[in-house]
Amino acid sequence: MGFNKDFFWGGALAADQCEGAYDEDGKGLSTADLITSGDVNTPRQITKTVEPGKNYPSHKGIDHYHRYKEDIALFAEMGFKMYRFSIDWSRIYPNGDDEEPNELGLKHYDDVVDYCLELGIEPMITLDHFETPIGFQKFGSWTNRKAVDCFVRYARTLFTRFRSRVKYWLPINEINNLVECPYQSAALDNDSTYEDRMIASYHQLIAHALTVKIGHEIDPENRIGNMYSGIFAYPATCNPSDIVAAQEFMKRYLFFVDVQSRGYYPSYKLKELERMNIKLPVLDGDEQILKEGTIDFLTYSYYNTTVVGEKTKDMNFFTFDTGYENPYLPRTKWGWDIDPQGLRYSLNFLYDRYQKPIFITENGIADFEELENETVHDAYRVEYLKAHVEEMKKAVEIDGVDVRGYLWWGPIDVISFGTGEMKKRYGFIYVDQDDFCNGTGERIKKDSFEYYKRVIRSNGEEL
Ligand code: BGP
Repeated sequence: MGFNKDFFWGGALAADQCEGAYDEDGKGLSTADLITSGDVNTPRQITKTVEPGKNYPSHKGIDHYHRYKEDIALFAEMGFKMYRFSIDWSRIYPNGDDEEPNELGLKHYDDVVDYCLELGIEPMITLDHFETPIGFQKFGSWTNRKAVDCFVRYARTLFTRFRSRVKYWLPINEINNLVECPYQSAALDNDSTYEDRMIASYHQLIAHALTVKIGHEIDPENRIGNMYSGIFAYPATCNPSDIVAAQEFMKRYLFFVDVQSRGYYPSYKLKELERMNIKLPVLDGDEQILKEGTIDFLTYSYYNTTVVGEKTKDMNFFTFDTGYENPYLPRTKWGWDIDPQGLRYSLNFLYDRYQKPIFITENGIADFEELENETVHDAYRVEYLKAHVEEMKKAVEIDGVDVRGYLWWGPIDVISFGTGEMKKRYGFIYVDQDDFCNGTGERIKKDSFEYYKRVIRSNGEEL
């Protein structure tokens, strides 16, 4: 009973949200480097160049680029079995389409990987976590097939470099975010057309499949998964129109996982494209590429569920505001419904649909926090973690879902992806700095640090 003895407990970060050092060691600019900070009421701004006087939080991050040893040592102290991090693509191919990789960039990640292995932590690498080199824009980014070649070259470089040291790979973070966040996901304008987004998605799915194939060829031990931004919609009422609306809403994002798992576009997506007169730029051999490049395991981020009904089914999910409130669930200050049972529901949903081993590659809760007696008493985080692990356990023990790992998002406080704030804190470890990345940068253990350590030590038995 319980979790497998080699269950992967751990945490996840993304380079642009923690590394800083945005112009060091030959790094080029990525999309993340041109987004200012905002907050729950103020959207982040995207600028064409780095504008003086504006706050770009990726530039300093939490200085993980220089302090990674200290941070990973703290993860090891909590007992992490796995650390998921992204390689910043713009450190390796600064312009995206360079012929040769940047050796200094590769060297940095050599050190990070070796340090994880030295501490007994299995690395899981995301190849692209919203870090497209900005140079991609000069050729139309992912709307151009050239993007596929560039991505595959990058993937090949990493698979070769880290052969036999890294086994777990996720090519593209939250690939379905491309529908609502084309800039962050694919360096496309946020006012790009739906057609452009569908073409860019097609190229990303081809690149994804080729990456899986090449990864297996370079090292048959490689295990390559997708990464889905877990969107799970409950119907607003039991009115059949709301049920169908919620189902359609889900399909809008799930089609990515359908392609990645099954190796072909689902009929509902093909019908939609046909109705909208959108022609995908299919080349000879693509069908085969998709078929041969299906994933070994499935991963997703899970933070919340949402409510969808007939009246608002076409709303942008990314705002997390579909126009309905769930009267049964509390919400965070950023409007995300807290729903531990939804985790069990989502695990069952995805396992039934795809029958693949699953990793939860992000889960967590954030709030504003202040130091009190030189620590943070984050009982609410302990409660959230406990409730989610309990539900995950039910999915394993009662439902028989094949869950292989659980990774907390932001085990150390980092910059928020959505708002660019530092004060939206997820960590078990507090970082002493403000939204402008000013402060001592000191790392301080919160109360939840000891709790997660106990959860890991007992393999999820002591909750
Ligand atoms: C996911 C992203 C992460 C992360 C997380 C939390 O969508 O993959 O990068 O940041 O969400 O979101 P936020 O930082 O906006 O709270």
